[in-house]
Amino acid sequence: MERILIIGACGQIGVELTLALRAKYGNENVFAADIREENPLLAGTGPFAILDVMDAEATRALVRKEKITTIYLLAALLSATGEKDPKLCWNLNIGSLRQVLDLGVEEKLKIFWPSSIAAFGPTTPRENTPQRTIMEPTTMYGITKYAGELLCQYYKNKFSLDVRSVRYPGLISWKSEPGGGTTDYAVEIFYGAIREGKYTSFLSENTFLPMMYMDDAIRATMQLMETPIEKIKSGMSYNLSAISFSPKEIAEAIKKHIPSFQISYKPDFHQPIADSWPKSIDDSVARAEWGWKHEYDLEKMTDVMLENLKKKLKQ
Ligand code: AKB
Repeated sequence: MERILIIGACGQIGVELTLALRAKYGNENVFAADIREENPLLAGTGPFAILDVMDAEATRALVRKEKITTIYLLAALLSATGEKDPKLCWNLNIGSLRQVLDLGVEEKLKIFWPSSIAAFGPTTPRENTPQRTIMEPTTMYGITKYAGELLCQYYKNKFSLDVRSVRYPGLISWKSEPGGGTTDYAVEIFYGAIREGKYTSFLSENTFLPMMYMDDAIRATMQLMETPIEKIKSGMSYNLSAISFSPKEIAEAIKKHIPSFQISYKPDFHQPIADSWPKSIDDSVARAEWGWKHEYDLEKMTDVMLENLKKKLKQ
């Protein structure tokens, strides 16, 4: 029987992934852990523990006590916060991965670890970025993602560890909020539109970035983890793609619902980070190897975001 541990369960991806895995594998079989207190959306839905992933002993003890078979390691510092504290970003992102990979070998676990479009850099082809290409990230977050991919590949080859990974684009969700990323503007813009009818973007109007609605990201993650091992050919993380848009384009999509919505632009330190990333991603390898297919385009995503956020914010 599958016994799952999600580390970093109270973050943007963690909350929704925990709920989706609990619905599929049973509440009692999906253990949520985070250094933060339990997210209210998780309260009462299954087991939770406060856990510092850097504490290898505590993590090992939890895995043994709960007879865990699979770990989703989601604890990380993202691109914008990573630039503010690069040392912490390296120590947390790589330190936690290394420990979980070692634990995976010791306890024969299956592991999921997220990479990102941030693993690419300014020398990468920016349109339809291929699965295999130049990777020279220039942010510390991106460096941890590229190094992390190589580390996962090493453990897979050297120790036959079953570790799987995708390169998430910017993720858009209404249930749980993102924090510390460069693509966060694409969530903040909906809060601005509903609460104030306006939003100031920290990226310039024509900055295109790869993005995805959270339901697609959760489906992709679960689909990859359920795929028979023989079909997983890539040692590195899989490119994953759905939508690519700019602040101007998402503002236009929102204006179709809220015609008075106003956007202004004040690019800040996030801009060079976004400029170093791809504009769109070629994910044909994931589509061919394990049948990945996105469901949400810009219009559909805008509809669900506005509908659900209006209810959540009671407006
Ligand atoms: C970020 O903006 O840092 C993240 C990412 C693209 O990995 N959302």
